[in-house]
Parts: sequence; C-alpha cells; structure tokens
Amino acid sequence: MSSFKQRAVFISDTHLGTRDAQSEYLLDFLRHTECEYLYLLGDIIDIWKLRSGWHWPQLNNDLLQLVFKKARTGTQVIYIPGNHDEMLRKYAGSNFNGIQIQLNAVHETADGRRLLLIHGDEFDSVVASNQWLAHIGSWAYDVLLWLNRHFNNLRRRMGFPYWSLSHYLKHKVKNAVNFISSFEQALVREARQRGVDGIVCGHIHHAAMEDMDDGITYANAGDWVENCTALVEDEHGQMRIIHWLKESAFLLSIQEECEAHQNMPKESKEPEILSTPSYPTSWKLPEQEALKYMIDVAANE
Ligand SMILES: [Mn+2]
Repeated sequence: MSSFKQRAVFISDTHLGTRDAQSEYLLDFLRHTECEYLYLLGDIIDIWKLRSGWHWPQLNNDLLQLVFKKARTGTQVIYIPGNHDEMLRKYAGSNFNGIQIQLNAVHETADGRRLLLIHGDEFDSVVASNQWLAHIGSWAYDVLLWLNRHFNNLRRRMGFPYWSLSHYLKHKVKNAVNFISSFEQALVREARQRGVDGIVCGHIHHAAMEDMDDGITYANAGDWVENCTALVEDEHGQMRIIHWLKESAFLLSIQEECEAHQNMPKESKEPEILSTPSYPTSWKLPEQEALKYMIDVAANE
C-alpha cells in the first residue's frame, strides 16, 4: 500500500459518535497517511451525542486503534479538545496510550514558523454578532446540513412557496459569510497578540488556508462531516488543504511514481491504478459549493 507522506497532518471536527461522521473515508485517509505529527484539533469524538442518538460503528473503534498504533510507532499525536469533546479538557496535560491531551499547542513548521493550534470555540463569544451559527451543532447547523441535502428537490417541488425559502436562504447565507469572516479576523487578532506566525483551528467546518496581509497565516482544517478535508505540511514546511475524496487517487499515484523513480531509475514504471474510496452518488455537496449555489439561486430570484 502506498502512503501519502507528510511532515504534519491536522484534522478536526470528525464528530465520531454522530451519524454524519464520515468514518469510512477518515479511516481510508489515515491508513494511507504517514506523518511525524498528527494533530487532532477538537470535536473528534462527539461526546454531546452520548445523551441521545449515539452512533458508534466498529469502524470508529478501528479508527481509534489506528491512531493509537500511529502514536506507538513514531507519530507524535496531540489531541486538543473542542466544545463537543470538552469533557476531555480536564485531562489536559495527560497522556493516554501515547496521545497527548492539551488545551492548545504551538507547532513549528519545517521552515521555522510558529503556529498556534486551538479548536476555535473559544471565540464564539467574540463572534457574537452572528449567533445563529455561533454554536456549530445547534439546530441552525442541522438545518444547513438538511438544506445541503434537499434544497434541489425542494426547489423543484415547491412552486409558490419558493420565494420565502429563497428569502430565508439569502438572509442565512449572508450571515454565514459574515460569520466566517469575523471568526477568521478574531483568530488572526489572537495570533498577532500572541506573537506567533499563524493560527490553525477547526470548529466552523470551513477549510481554509490563507496568508493574511500582515503575514499571519490563518488555517482551518475543515471537517469530516461534510467535506472530508485535512491540513497537511510537507517536509519543506509547505502547507495546504487537501480534499481526500477528490484527491486521494492523485496524491497516492504521485507518491508512488516518486518512489518508483527513486527505486528504479533505469526503468520507467507505469503507475499502478489505485482503488479510490467509493462513495454514493447521493454524496452531499461540499458546503462551499452548496453556499455558492444558494447565493446564485438567491441572486436570480
Ligand atoms: Mn466545535
């Protein structure tokens, strides 16, 4: 099995324990990935769901075992709890079978930049002007997920009530865009105040990687509920967001080609065709595309 080799991997918001968790794809990602540092940036296990609707397939146990195995075999694994797994915050400073629990951390990239790692819910109160989305996991977010799935169908079927739905979306989408940008600004401010070169977080389920005007990096690892994204750093300190479902076959074939080239410089070897994770055709649109679609619909109303 060929591997996707990176220096550091950052993932967040896997929400294991909910029905929306994409455990199968996450397992596929982690099985194919090798790294020196693995950062779990919160909302990894959705402990809130323990109260009702807990969903824990065997896959989730396989996932945990794989992470423990990585920790045993040379990967430094750091778990920064979020708001859905805040019960783990009281264990900050402890080490569970090689997994280090911390409230936050500073990661130093291969090219010497210092990045503050946090989950991000700490800033919900700062971003209070947009309360409807300030609490990911609340009913508003469930509504957004539901819309992602059903908006197409509804729109076709609805006829007259179409206007009110569209009005509703336009309002919400505008708020969502405002929310994301004020969240980013709050985190960049924090990075500046702490004197670090950048900040890496999760929480809002919106993967991003941007160098701001004043040289501060804002990165968000995204989620494994809708988007299946991770932030990765290569051996040179280059960082980027990957969308595993879209890119896995490509990333693995590149890696394999490099290895084949290194091992057998005289022969050119056809890259093997790799199996990609199959996913249902009813797979949900990534959130950003759904938002773009909603904006288009609202604009053409
Ligand atoms: Mn969160």
